[in-house]
Amino acid sequence: MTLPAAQALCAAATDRVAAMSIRVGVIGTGNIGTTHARNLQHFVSGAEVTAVYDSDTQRALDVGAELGCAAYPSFEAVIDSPEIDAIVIASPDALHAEQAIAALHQGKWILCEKPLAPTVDEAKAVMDAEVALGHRRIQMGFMRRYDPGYEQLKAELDSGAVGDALLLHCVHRNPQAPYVQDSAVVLTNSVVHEIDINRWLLGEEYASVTIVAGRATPHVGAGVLDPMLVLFTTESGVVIEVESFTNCQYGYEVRCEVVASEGTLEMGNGSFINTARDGRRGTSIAGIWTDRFNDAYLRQMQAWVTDVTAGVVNGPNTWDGFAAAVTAETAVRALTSRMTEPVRLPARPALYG
Ligand code: ISE
Repeated sequence: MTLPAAQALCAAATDRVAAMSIRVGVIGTGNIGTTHARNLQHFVSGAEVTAVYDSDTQRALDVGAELGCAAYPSFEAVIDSPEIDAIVIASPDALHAEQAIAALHQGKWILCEKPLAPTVDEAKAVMDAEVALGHRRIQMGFMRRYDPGYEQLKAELDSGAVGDALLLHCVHRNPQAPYVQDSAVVLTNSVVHEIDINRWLLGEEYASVTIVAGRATPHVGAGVLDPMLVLFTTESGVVIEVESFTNCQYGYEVRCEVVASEGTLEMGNGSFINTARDGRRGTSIAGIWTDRFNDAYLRQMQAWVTDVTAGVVNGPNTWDGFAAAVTAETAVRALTSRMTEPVRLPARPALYG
């Protein structure tokens, strides 16, 4: 499709969504795609799921039957459909770029799960396509920005109450991640959350990445670095230490402590109740990220639908996805070199100014 044709489609889609509830197609009905589809259909106002697609046809049919929407035979059918205004991309990471570009060309609004793409070249191709279109159409699924804990952390930090951030200690543990028995994928798929949230918290880009890893858990294969420490420095010199442990066995945990010049801020695991019973006191631990970040996913989706209805993208955008891809790819380089690798970002296009 030519650029003017895509721009005309964009304008038509903007007029339509302003008038009524937006019609969403969900590509990928695995764990997170199904969570998004259910949130849209049952809890978010201003949107309805029109169609779903998954390469596992039965899974798509099941989700379609559950939600009362169609299961389309291909992702192209979803993207090309005139019955659909907006697309949620929740497919395997390697397909995000191709699907996002196709959806841009059809004038759709897009919520793209992280990462924008596993490589910088693919992420850049998406950004170039959006810049050529001249409109922001993509919101990145960096849902931690909608988590009440992270929101509070940012508000406290921005208030200046604890002074200047100096160090961040971050923990990101998954009970099991058999699908990421590859340390490079852990960086682009999982640690990418810390890459985004910490640049958002601090409001600055990264300067360098270093990987430190030693003895691995017996639950992974040879050569997999699990746990590993990913050490970042930022442009202003803040040091960030991220413990990534994708097979910790006991539960799902995400924590962040900010050490600042006048105090510290600590964000726990998102559980607010301490229960005492039968001679024991304790808090529960989430089993998986969709439990821990349930509120964040829902709030992210409502914010996206509200923004799309108004014809804007206010959430994390394609530049954020691209900056995260550059940083993650630098971390992958550091994995092999075991050296401190500099993060080099090109100039930010004016569209994302
Ligand atoms: C997964 O895709 C997520 O988004 C989770 O938040 C993260 O903890 C997990 O490691 C990823 O694989």
